[in-house]
Amino acid sequence: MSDTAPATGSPEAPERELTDGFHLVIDALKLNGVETIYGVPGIPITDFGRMAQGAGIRVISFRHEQNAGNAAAIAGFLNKKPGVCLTVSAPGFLNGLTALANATTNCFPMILISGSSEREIVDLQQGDYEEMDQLAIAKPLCKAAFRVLHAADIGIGVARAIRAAVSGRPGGVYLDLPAKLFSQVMDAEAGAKSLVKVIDAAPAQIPAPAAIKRALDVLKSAKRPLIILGKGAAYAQADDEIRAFVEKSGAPFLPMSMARGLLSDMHPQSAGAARSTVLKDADVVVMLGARLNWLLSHGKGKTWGAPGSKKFIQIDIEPKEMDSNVEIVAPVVGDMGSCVSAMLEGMGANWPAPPADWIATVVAKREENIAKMAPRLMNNNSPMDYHGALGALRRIVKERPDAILVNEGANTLDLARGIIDMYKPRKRLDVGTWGVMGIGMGFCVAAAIETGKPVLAVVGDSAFGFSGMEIETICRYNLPVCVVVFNNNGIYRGTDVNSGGGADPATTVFVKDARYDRMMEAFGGAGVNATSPDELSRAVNAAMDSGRPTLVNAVIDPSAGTESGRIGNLNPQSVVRKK
Ligand code: OXT
Ligand code: ADP
Ligand code: MG
Repeated sequence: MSDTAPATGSPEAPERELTDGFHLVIDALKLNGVETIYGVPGIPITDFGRMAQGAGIRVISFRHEQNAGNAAAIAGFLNKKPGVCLTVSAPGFLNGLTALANATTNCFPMILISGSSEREIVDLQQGDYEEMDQLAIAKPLCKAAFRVLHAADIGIGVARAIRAAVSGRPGGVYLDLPAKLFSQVMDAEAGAKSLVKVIDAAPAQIPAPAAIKRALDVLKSAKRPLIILGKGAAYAQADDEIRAFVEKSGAPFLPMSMARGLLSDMHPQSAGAARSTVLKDADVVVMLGARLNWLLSHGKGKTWGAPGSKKFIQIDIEPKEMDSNVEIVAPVVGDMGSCVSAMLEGMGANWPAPPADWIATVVAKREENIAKMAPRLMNNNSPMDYHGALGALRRIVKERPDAILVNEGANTLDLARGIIDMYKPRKRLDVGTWGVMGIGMGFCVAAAIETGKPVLAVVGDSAFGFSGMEIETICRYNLPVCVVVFNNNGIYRGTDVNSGGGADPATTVFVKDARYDRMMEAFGGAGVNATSPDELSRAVNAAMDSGRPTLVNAVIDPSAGTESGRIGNLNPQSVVRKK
């Protein structure tokens, strides 16, 4: 304990004003602009949540910590500031940990604050209430992990957590606050002085002029340039600079899933509908805040055409990302805004347009794919197929480009990604780098709270199940969220049968013809069963107009999906089936 702090419970001179750990954590968060905390109450943080609410922080209580954690993570992505999740010790902490790890994997800034049991007992493994060495467990799963033992260190602990989450490559940070810390008492004036307001939490990282020149030389030599926009570019909120760079380059751009809308999918340079062609045939590829991971076939293999046919320029804040999978001939390390501005400046006024035949090839392929898909989006089949249902939702999003789209599932995800066009940055939130199910309702809550915009969730029936109980949270806070559950009776399809012939259902199927809409009604929201695209349109438009929490059970043909959606190639299948 610091010199200024009396021992816990010691009698104080009556004239000295006191503070304690509870107040100091709240003051430290407020001082650093934390306006909302997502969490689940319980020992030892129940009173902390109450007091934070009393102090003017918005405290959103969830039904499960994983969903609160996902909410905090996506708040971090949307705001470029760490989202905060608050949990109880051991089991609550572990429930929040998946979200913390997922945030780190996706480069979302987030702080998981968990209460913990007493160090003395935990370290001797004497069986405390919810005993667990949480710091040690969190460490490998996040960007940084800290524990605060003394009230006088709370200010510095919170400051370190904030800076670690947002500086450089953003990610998840764990902050361990043992129960005893909250009731530690210290002199109020000394406590106030111990708080730290983080100055310039994510400092600009200016790229080296030589790196910019190298990158522009490579780009200028391109005959078939391509720009890939990733969610790091969307996160950076350098929207105008990125648009100006893409437009000045004249190159086709391919948005990764959560970068859709950074430039509108309607933009004449969009190559979203010509994905295979641009990846295979481009000769110079500029990566803007995107990684050459599994989602881009690691930058090699048949997706990328002939071996050695590409040169990669990569702009990223993380130097270690360079050469992670293939050689990067022009690495540009720095923050997106600074890098793209420097590129723009270096391009001057007369940057040459890419060869016309390349642009014509990309446009022709794009228009061919769009034309091929168009008639499928107009059907009014009942039960619905994915194209009919998504065609209806695509038209709704076109009319409501400010709405935020949350998307998870397999077929429900992969087909929605291609079919629902996005028009504005950071409007599409989905399963991200891990393809994780369960982000749905947590993302919906945070998206509504952080942006004040209407939210449309398009989720598979399996995906929905991972966070479905949070529709109570959506109703409790009366959020403008419309959840459309694509109900095809199961995971990928609802038609699988038990290969052993027993009475148990197959592993991928659910209760037939379930009515998820009735779950929403149980909590006072609106529930609608939609069996055709027309009914779906009417229900979603009504929900978006009213702003009332709504769940639409969209009845999808159980045989319409494919195993694992568009990533069936990653799903190993046994070739030796025993009888
Ligand atoms: O160029 P070509 O010709 O190739 O065409 C491409 C585009 O150019 C074109 N296109 C267009 N054409 C016309 N018009 C437009 N506008 C247009 N736009 C594009 O379309 C094609 C395809 O384009 P796309 O999509 O961009 O490209 P592609 O090739 O698909 O891209 C490759 C990828 C890898 C980048 C992309 O596929 C991708 O991002 N995939 C992400 C996949 C993913 O993450 N999936 C989720 C995980 S699946 C599985 O793991 C599931 N689980 C297990 C599980 C998980 N995940 N998590 C946890 C915690 N536990 C378990 C479970 C349980 S999914 C799942 C539930 C599934 O069941 P549900 O009921 O929820 O869902 P349903 O399946 O609906 O039943
Ligand atoms: P996607 O899945 O859309 O391809 P990834 O999550 O794989 O995107 O990649 C995001 C990349 O963006 C990461 O490598 C991360 O380091 C980078 N990044 C995040 N924020 C910034 C920023 N402000 N400036 C530059 N790069 C950033
Ligand atoms: Mg399904």
